[in-house]
Order: sequence, then structure tokens, then C-alpha cells
Amino acid sequence: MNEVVHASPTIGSNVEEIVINHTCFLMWDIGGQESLRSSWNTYYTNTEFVIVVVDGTDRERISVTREELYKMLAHEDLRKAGLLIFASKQDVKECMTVAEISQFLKLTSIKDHQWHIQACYALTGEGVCQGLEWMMSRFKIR
Ligand SMILES: Nc1nc2c(ncn2[C@@H]2O[C@H](COP(=O)(O)OP(=O)(O)OP(=O)(O)O)[C@@H](O)[C@H]2O)c(=O)[nH]1
Ligand SMILES: [Mg+2]
Repeated sequence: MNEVVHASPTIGSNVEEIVINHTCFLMWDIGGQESLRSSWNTYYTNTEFVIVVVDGTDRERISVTREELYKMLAHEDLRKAGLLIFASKQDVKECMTVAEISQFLKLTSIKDHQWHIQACYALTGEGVCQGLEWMMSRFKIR
């Protein structure tokens, strides 16, 4: 964190180890492009948390996000996984708020997974720590 990273579409996946409060998480960054989605399920085994980064400016594709989200949550291997949603691009004026995204994604209807939504500004990392702290707090009480 506190790093400005390059941005280009993720082809396949990147993996990184991050340590939060002495707990090491293996984090896979998986490309979101349509052609890559059919391979998402190859990452699900032993997954503790799914982190979904929602582009707060993309009102057109929020319904696709919802569809993909529920498809993912229905997968057997993610039965016990927690869900962290980042509402990204909060620096952009016209972006959807956390409340709007929650409503569009019908988050309150999710009863069988622990979930949390966090506003963030990915370019500087604002909000990212708070989101990961939630993840950490859920991890401890399992
Ligand atoms: N203004 C603003 N731009 C952002 C933010 N987060 C990402 N971007 C921009 O959005 C574009 C896409 O970012 P990526 O990180 O490549 O998106 P991605 O979701 O990983 O895309 P895939 O790898 O294809 O799934 C880049 O041009 C980023 O600079 C943000 O919080 N604010
Ligand atoms: Mg990417």
C-alpha cells in the first residue's frame, strides 16, 4: 500500500502476499473481462474472501456485476467465503455512492455470506485499509 501502481487490464491473474496484523493473505487479482470469467471458478477452492471492486462510474454494467456476483456466491466452493465490495472511483463526481451500489447489488438480501461494502479511491489507496480491516476482523472470529 501507499504505492501508485500501473493500470492495465489484468490478463489471467496476478498473485501477491499481503500481511495484515501478522496474518498473511494470499491475494489473487483476477481479470474481470468477459472472456476470463469462465475461469474464475478455478480460483475458488479454499477461498476465504472474495473482494469485488465495483467501478463506481459504470452505471451501465452494474447489472452485469450483480449477475456475476450472485453466480459466484452460488458456487459450492464459496459457500463459506466472506464478501468485501469496494465501491471504487469515489473521487469522481458522478460516481455511484455506497448506498446506490448496495441497492443495485441488493446486498441486504445476502444472508448466507458475511459481506461489507467500503468506499475507496483505488489510485491512492484511500479506503482500502478500512476494507481489509473488516476482512481481518471477520477472519479472526471464524
Ligand atoms: N479516478 C479513478 N480511476 C480509477 C480508480 N481505480 C481505477 N481507476 C482507473 O480505472 C482504469 C481501470 O483500472 P484497472 O485496475 O485496470 O481495472 P480492473 O478492474 O483491474 O480491470 P480488469 O483487470 O480488466 O478486470 C484505469 O485507468 C485506472 O487508472 C479510482 O479509484 N479512481
Ligand atoms: Mg485488473
